[in-house]
Amino acid sequence: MTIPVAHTRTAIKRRHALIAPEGNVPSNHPNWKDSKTVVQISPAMGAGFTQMLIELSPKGQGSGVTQDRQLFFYVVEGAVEVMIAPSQAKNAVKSGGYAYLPPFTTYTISNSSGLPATILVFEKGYEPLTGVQPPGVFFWREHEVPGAPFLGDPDAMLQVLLPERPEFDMAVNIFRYKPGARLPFVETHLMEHGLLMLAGEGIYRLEDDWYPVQAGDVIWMAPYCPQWFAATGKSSATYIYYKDVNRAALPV
Ligand code: UGY
Ligand code: MN
Repeated sequence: MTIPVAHTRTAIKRRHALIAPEGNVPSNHPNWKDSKTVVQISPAMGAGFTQMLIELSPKGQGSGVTQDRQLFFYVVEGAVEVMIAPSQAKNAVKSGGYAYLPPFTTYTISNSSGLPATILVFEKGYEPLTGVQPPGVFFWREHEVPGAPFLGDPDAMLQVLLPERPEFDMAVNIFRYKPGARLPFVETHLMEHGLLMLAGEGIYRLEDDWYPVQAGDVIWMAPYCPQWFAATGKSSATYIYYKDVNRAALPV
C-alpha cells in the first residue's frame, strides 16, 4: 500500500513533536562543510536545546568554538576524527563512540572513514553552578558503558553515557527494550527530552496522543510532557535521548 503524498506521520505540537525522517529537509549550517545537516529539534519549536543529525560526505568537516554552549555528539554510522585546539591531538571516534565538548572549546570534526558518516549532535547553553568547575572534554564508547535494569526491569536496560556528576547539566542515555518491554508508568517530569530511535519499533504516548514509532524517528518532549513507551516489534527497540539534569528549580 502506498501512502498518499499529502499524508505525514510528523506531528508538531506545542509541547511535543514526532518528526518522521521522510519529511526531513536539510539546512545549511555555517560550521559544517561537505555535509547535510537536519536540525531536528531547536528553540524555534520551543525547545531549550538543539538536536541535529549531520551526514558527512567522505570529505565532510565541522569546526567552530562552542562559546557558552556545550556540544555532545554520538557517531551513528562511520567514523570521525576530532581535533581540539590548542593541543592538536587527534581523537578517533567510531560508530557507537561519542564526545562531550564543554563551553569555549575550539574543535574540528572530520570524517575519517572514507565513506559517508552520520553523527547525532545535542547542543545546549551551559548553566554554571556556583563553586563547581565546568566539565572537561570527554570521549568514550557506548559498548564500554554498563547497562542497568531500569527501575528493576532487566528487559529495559539503560546506559548513562556521561558521568553523573553535578558539573554536567545534561545527560545522554541509551535505552534498550526487549520486545514487549515498556516504561513502567507514564512519566511526567521537569526535564526535557530529545530522542532518536536507533532501532526497532514501538508505541510512544506523548500527552494524550499515541504514535507508532520506528528507527529514524525523532521525538521532542517539553518539560512535564506526559510520556510512555512500549516496544512492540519482534526485535529490541533502542533509542538515544537527551535530558537536562542537575539544575532543577534553581532560582533565576
Ligand atoms: O530518563 C528518563 O526520563 C526516561 N525514563 N524517559 C523516557 O525514556 N521517555
Ligand atoms: Mn523521561
